[in-house]
Amino acid sequence: MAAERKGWFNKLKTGLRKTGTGIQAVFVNAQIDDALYEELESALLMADTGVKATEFLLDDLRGRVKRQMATDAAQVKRLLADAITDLLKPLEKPLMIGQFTPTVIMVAGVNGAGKTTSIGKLTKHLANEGASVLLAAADTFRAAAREQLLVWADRNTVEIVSQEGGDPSAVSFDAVTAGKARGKDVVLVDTAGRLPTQLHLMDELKKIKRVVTKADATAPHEVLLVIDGNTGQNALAQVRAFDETLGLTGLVVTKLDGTAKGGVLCAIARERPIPVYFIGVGEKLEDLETFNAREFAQALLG
Ligand SMILES: Nc1nc2c(ncn2[C@@H]2O[C@H](COP(=O)(O)OP(=O)(O)O)[C@@H](O)[C@H]2O)c(=O)[nH]1
Ligand SMILES: [Mg+2]
Repeated sequence: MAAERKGWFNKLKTGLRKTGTGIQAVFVNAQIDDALYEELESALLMADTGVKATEFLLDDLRGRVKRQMATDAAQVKRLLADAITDLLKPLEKPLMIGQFTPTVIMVAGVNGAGKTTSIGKLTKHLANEGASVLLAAADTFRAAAREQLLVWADRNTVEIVSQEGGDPSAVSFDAVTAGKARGKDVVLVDTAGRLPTQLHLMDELKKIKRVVTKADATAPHEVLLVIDGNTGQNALAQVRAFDETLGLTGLVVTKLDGTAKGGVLCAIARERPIPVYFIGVGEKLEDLETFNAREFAQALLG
């Protein structure tokens, strides 16, 4: 493992401690018996893994234990890490840029999920890979939201399209047009998570998407949903709702630092397997990384 990724792994491991300890505790001084599976079931449910994924993991684990003829609990814990890795593997997918110039990425999610922060971190990640980024402040409903994105633009020294009190779709249209004219590699569109008006959020987001397509017939190329890792099972409901309205291409799961509900990724993998492009473990620029199933399972189980 590269040194940088090792640092990230340690951060992830610390972040997932609250989710992981309950699960890890099951294996301490344990025998392989029904009680172990029952305790594991409770621990997985407590970690917000959800009923379906928990059932799936337990069945899968029993099979592995049998085939491997495991004799001690530590071995079972390693087999659980394998089972979780295989379950999460389909969520592993890199965000591809370069096929379109610009690659237009629309970012949606409920209020406070971490959209704007993740866009800031993602900008840094993309810049590190040599991509030029343009930000679109399409959360025009709150002045604070616009200013927050401006701060991230400054930190990353990237350009931003912003309009005081403007219409979110108009800002998005301008940004995509500007992105094309200026030859940017990526346009990141930040959106609102809650509207102060009677307007329906989903309608507003659909409108942004439509208008972006008017500026560039192939766009948006990605529609990302940002979810707060602390949300637990409700995150799954959000994934379903936004996917049905917008057709999601990927997820960003934030706030995995300090959550006790990190099992929700397993629930997503089982019930709505949309790729997790990135996960976030903090508020700093470098606290966002690509999702890796094996790494996640290892960080979770120690
Ligand atoms: N601990 C932690 N806090 C985060 C993370 N991502 C975002 N936040 C915080 O969550 C709050 C809401 O984030 P924001 O980006 O404004 O959410 P938005 O409403 O979806 O745009 C802010 O205080 C962020 O600093 C994360 O990965 N870890
Ligand atoms: Mg925001």
